[in-house]
Amino acid sequence: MENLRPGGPNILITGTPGTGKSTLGAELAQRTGLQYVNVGELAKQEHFYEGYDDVYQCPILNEDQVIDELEDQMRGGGNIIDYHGCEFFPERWFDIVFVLRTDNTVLYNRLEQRGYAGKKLDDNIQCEIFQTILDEARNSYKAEIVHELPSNTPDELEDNLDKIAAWLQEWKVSH
Ligand code: DAT
Repeated sequence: MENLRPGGPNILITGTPGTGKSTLGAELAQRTGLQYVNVGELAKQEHFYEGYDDVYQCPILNEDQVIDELEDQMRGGGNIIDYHGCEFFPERWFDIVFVLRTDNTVLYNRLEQRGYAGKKLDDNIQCEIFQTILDEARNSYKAEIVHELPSNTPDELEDNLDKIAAWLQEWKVSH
C-alpha cells in the first residue's frame, strides 16, 4: 500500500477543556517523536482570531487561518493535534481521533484551579456531561477511528499513552 503520510499518522486529541489533552499530547510527542501542535497556543501566537466573544471573554478562532497554516504539515503526516473542538478540521487530516473524558467532580476541580468560574465553569462542565465533543467527533469522523479515553488519574494517562503507542506500532507495520 502506498504510504500517503511519510511522517506517520496524524492523531487528533480532543475533549472538553481540562480533560488533559495537552498533558497527553505533549507526553505522547516526547515518547513517539511525533510533532505536537496545540491549536489554542498556535492561534494565540499567530493571532488567528476573528473577533471577541463577550459572553465567554475570549477571542474567536479564525478556523480558516488555522487550516491554511497547518495544511502542508498535515499532508506530510506525523502530527498530534490538540484542540477542544474537532468539526472544522478537514476529515481527511486524521487517521485516528481520541476524545478524552473526565468525571464531573474531577473536571470541576481542575477548571476551578485554572481560574474558571461562573458561566464559563458551568458551561464547560455541561459540555462534558452532555458529551458534546464526543458527539461532535462521531458526527465529523468515521465511527471506527473515534475512540473515547478516560482521563481522570495518572494511571489512566499511562494507560492511554501505552494504548496509543501500541496503535502507532501497528500503524507503522501496516503502512
Ligand atoms: P486540556 O489540555 O484538555 O485543557 P490539561 O492537559 O491542561 O487539559 O490538564 C488539565 C489539568 O489536569 C492539568 O493540571 C493536568 C491535569 N491532568 C491532565 N490529565 C490528567 C490525568 N490523567 N490525571 C491527573 N491529572 C491530569
